[in-house]
Amino acid sequence: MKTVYSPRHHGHSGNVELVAGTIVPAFEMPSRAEFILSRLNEVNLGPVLAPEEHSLDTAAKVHDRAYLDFLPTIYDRWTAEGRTGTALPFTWPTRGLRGDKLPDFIDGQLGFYSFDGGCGFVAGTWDAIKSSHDVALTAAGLVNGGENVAFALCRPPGHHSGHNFMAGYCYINNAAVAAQWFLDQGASRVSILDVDYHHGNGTQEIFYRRSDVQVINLHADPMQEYPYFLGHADEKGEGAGEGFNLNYPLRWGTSWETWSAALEDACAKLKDYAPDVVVVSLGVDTYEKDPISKFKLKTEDFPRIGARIARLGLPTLVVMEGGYAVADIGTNAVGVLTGFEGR
Ligand code: SP5
Ligand code: ZN
Repeated sequence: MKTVYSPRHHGHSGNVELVAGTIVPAFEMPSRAEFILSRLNEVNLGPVLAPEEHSLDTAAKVHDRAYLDFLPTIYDRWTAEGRTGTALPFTWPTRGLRGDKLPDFIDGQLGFYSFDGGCGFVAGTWDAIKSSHDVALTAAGLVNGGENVAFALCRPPGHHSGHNFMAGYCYINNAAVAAQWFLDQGASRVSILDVDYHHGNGTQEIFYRRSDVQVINLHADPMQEYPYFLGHADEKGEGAGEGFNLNYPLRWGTSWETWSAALEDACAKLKDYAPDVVVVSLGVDTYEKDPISKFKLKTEDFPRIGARIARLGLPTLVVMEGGYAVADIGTNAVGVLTGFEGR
């Protein structure tokens, strides 16, 4: 299996986030991608290719153009105010506030275009976001060119980012952009299968009223877990999208037996939809030792995930999302890929 990877993700480093009332180094850190890269070399997964540059035209079909234009400007505008360190929002347009008025000042704009404080910007953040987007589209190109599977080693991840907001370490929704790109290349239907621990609220929101992308999420129940305000089982899509969004919220403590039963059901629904291509949003934060998560999947379970997805027999793009148990992230993420390959 071919992998697409860019070292430009390194520029997105030294971020902080607010966890349980304390500012701490962000769990989403550069070593995540490096451990995955070294593990896939160790098991000889296949060639590692650099991404080609892509325009943001496809991204602009799933994101707001003004939001995409804002992202590259953030850090310079932050430092122009004399600030150093991580650019972060602290005010959000919640219920009863003006979500239709974009403030002029950088702090207000950061809040306007985000859902939470999980998306810090440092000097190299935009370049890393763009490289991650390019990684996803380049890997999508491999699948479109006839590879049965390809791995987009994206960092930063994407699935919490919606039409006009960043959230949860995610800025551009790489999987959503790739799905849109497959449609633009002639696919009739694309399924996104999101197995990250957290609900892919951004992906759901982007395609909620559409029938050409089926969105399936297996994730921690939002009654207990981030992102809290989306991801319930009764969210099935709206209008033309009705019936094309499927959520499998699972309680804290879920282990392979329960998780894999949900995956079985999800795979049956996916098969019924008969997509031309599958985009897997791959998070390995379902792992028992993940520092921010509460599922109980074991290292030996990850190859089983890959094997089950391979059994769908469909062209598959695997897009990296979350996973924060850095010491084991390589083994777990690459385990899914070797499992896909039947080894
Ligand atoms: C892509 C992805 O996996 N994003 C996850 C964003 C999660 N942000 C909220 C983190 C809440 C952390 N709670 C930590 C408890 C640590 N003991
Ligand atoms: Zn996650």
